[in-house]
Amino acid sequence: MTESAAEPTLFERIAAREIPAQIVAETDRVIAFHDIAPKAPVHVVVTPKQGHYRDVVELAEGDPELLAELVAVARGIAADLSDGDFRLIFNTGGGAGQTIFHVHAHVLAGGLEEASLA
Ligand code: DGP
Repeated sequence: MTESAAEPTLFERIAAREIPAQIVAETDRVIAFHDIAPKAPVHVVVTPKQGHYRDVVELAEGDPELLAELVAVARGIAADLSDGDFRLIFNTGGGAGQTIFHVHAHVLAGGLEEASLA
């Protein structure tokens, strides 16, 4: 985990309802909202509401049940908003395109032939 005293990230502020977003799903521990710059017809970000996990490696080591819940929420979004098939992407590290260092999955669905996070 990163330092708990660190400034909250953008996604933690969305989860706290300090910054608006188009929320599409929510559990006690996970929140999902439309990405502001969609790369596919369905492009939703799924992220824990709490916990200071920087990326999916930290989350898998620190709270695998929360990671499993995140995946389950992603599956539900793909079923609700598309045909059930989806791509699940965790950018991990700045060199891989991660810009927000609070673990999150990108759910891409619907017409994926052209979709890329590059
Ligand atoms: P990543 O590059 O993997 O850290 O993903 C960050 C994503 O967050 C990127 O696809 C764009 C999205 N994003 C950035 N700012 C906002 C925002 O204010 N609201 C929403 N909904 N998404 C945002």
